[in-house]
Amino acid sequence: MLTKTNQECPTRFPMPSSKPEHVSVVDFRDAFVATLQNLHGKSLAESTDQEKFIALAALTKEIISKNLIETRKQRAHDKPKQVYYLSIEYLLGRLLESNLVNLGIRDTCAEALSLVGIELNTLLAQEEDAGLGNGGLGRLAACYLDSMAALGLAGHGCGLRYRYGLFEQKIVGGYQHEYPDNWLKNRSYVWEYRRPEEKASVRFGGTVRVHTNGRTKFIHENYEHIWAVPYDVPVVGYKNEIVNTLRLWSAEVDISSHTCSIYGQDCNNVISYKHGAESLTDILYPDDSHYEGRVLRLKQQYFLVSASLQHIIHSFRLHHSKLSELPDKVAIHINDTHPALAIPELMRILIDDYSLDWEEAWSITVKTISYTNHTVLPEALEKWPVSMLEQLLPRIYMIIHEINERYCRDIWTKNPGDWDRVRSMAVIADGQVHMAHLAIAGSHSVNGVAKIHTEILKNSVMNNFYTHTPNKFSNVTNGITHRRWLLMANPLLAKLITDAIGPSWLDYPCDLTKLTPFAKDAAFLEDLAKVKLQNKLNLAKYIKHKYNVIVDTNSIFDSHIKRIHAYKRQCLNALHIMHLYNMLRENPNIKMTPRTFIFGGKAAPGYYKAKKTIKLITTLADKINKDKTINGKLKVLFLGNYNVSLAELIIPASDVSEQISTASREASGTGNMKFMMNGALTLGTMDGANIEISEAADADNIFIFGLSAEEVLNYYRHGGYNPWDVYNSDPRIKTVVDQLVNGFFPVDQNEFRTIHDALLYHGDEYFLLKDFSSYVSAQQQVGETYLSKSLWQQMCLLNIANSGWFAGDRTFSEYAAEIWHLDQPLPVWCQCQSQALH
Ligand code: 26W
Repeated sequence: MLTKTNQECPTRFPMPSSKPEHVSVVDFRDAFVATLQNLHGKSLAESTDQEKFIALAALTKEIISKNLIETRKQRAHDKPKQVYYLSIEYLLGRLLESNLVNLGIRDTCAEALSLVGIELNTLLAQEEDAGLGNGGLGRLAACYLDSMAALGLAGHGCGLRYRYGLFEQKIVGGYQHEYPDNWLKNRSYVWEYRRPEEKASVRFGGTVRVHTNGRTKFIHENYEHIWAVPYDVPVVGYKNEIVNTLRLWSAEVDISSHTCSIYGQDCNNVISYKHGAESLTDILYPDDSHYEGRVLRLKQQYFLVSASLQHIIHSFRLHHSKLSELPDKVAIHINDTHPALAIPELMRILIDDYSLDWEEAWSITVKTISYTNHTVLPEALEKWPVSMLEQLLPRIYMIIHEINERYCRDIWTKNPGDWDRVRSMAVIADGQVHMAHLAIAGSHSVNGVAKIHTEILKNSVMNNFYTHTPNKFSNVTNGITHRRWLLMANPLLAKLITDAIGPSWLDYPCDLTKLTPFAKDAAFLEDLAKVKLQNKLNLAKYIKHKYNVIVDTNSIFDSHIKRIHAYKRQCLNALHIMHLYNMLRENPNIKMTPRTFIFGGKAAPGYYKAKKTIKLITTLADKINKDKTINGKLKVLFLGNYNVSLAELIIPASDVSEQISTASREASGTGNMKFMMNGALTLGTMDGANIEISEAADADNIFIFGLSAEEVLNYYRHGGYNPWDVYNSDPRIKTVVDQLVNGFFPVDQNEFRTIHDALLYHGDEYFLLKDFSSYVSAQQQVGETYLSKSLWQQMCLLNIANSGWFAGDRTFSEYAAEIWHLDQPLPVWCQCQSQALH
């Protein structure tokens, strides 16, 4: 069971001031050297960069820990409503620099280190990325933790402490190879606090005995139990001395009390049982937007949910006695359906552990839980076989069964005789538990992540649920942390902005609109161009060092960085590059703005077509980069092992942001917002948050092309698109599609057959050929606009100036006010909130 002690960490090297930003440079230097010696038993001269990094992180953690303790004390006193964000993924990236920035001591630290001959950047580069997520959903969770702490909300993350994060990608012979991401390097994570005294017991398997003696009791027997041991990662608020926590659970088995004899003849069996059970939290599933019903994944989901719920209820009961007050004091948010078992688990705790009756437990559960949907792709919707759930989680399955019965009855009552409707909305149907249906039934709020996405949920994917309970549905457009993605990742731009409009945009990102008048200031636009150039030089240096390719920093840096997926259409980008290359080969003197195309992204290991896409891009890059006849007008790069840290290098250096998903398929996108904030121009479809970006930046400052979502959905519903028509009528398209299989590339002629056939023989599901022509035109417009330097810089500036609305602080104010109904004063992200942009 869960226990909690209020242990406080002793400080070893007290800083003279309690406010971190008041620490002097000399004190910081001395504390750093002392920490280093103490931790490693080595002098500064003897220490490696890795050891110095560990010492600096430890010192920073020590400062953080004081604020953590203070925050906890304050909260115990104020008893604010607590938000728990449950997510199976957190894509944190590195934390040292963002912690220093949020504490307000980055410059002090850099200066202190320089006194002893150390470059802060050298130590920052020593940190491994914490890659406990696949893509958008995981990075969003990390951005939100940052915003919740910055806004001072009592908001905590709950997740899993995967021993191996998202695989490391190596490109060998143009193909993706996957290697384990041993991010912990068999040590502990520098930022975490292990809290074994707060471990929770999670039960799997066994049977349920129903005991009726007056009141029905459910007794779970013969189960296997695994300890969930929490590791708390501090989440530092921006210069507000608030520290929240991200609690990551790790599976552990305690064999000290097991006698070896019950497992067999020798202790090896006990030890191998321990290893087997603890492997539960070994790996992050590398699947993004593709559901596979693996039992280990289901175990992970329940492990996260059960441990978190026990912790939440335990913490609640430390300060409150009546469980009926839970919805007033606690909000539990589930990040997609992966933690949807929180619904039956909360029911189980309330009914079995606290003897509440069904109705009361259900009312509390629904009022406490809210759910965000992150995808409309049918292949991503989770459905677990009944047999698997029954066996692995017998009591939870009984509760889901009861939820289903009551939910179906309710639908039937409202729609008598409409069996089709009941079947389409049932939580259990066709021998499977539909997790999205469970999530909708068991929460008071369901939200999409961009306006168009929510509309698609309401009008199409979840239409039956919407008509059943329209008030549950709302939209909260995603946001990103401007502190990491602008202040930290692009210090030159941040300084330029602050010099121009002052620092208020850091607390109130909507103040970035104060930049608008500078659109007419030629000198400012020049400075903006200089910042971009410097960032491009930094990226060019990385590319030269890592790939030995020289790129022209006067060329357009056109970036397409995200997970590799058919709907994200990296292939469309590749086909366009082939087309540009064909034109150049035909006439090397053709007027064409030089371009550097940058790709980055991982393919799920089992996703054949996505892996072929990587091979296509790398093969194209090889061919083009070697070709001297095109006078260096085109370069193509696939940057391996795309992760948060690489994004921080690429985004500030990009001129063009490729957001070219098939309209209706990308729920929101968040990379699009990061690029916008860094002054890259979006080349995109009317999909996800691109639509809101085009509204905020104004349609003149973005390049839009392609089918609308409505047109795409109409084709999906009614057919009527034949890729052969496009292929036969546009010679540019015919040429590039043929080149996939006609020996144009120096590889086996069948290498790209799957890509070719998907376009011509399998209906071109993502409308690449249909959108090709308008994509080419939009790209041409990009090239022409770039030649007018001042116009381009003006457009960049207006994008930056209008990007404040996409700050996670705005998103979280919306969640806080409209979904979690927090009882504290509403957090403010915009000084002039009444005149907010939207
Ligand atoms: C079960 C397999 C699986 C794994 C991950 C299914 C679905 C997912 C995620 C929901 C996919 C995801 O990351 N979605 C992305 O979420 C972002 C944050 O809201 C959005 O910006 C992206 O558009 C969306 O693709």
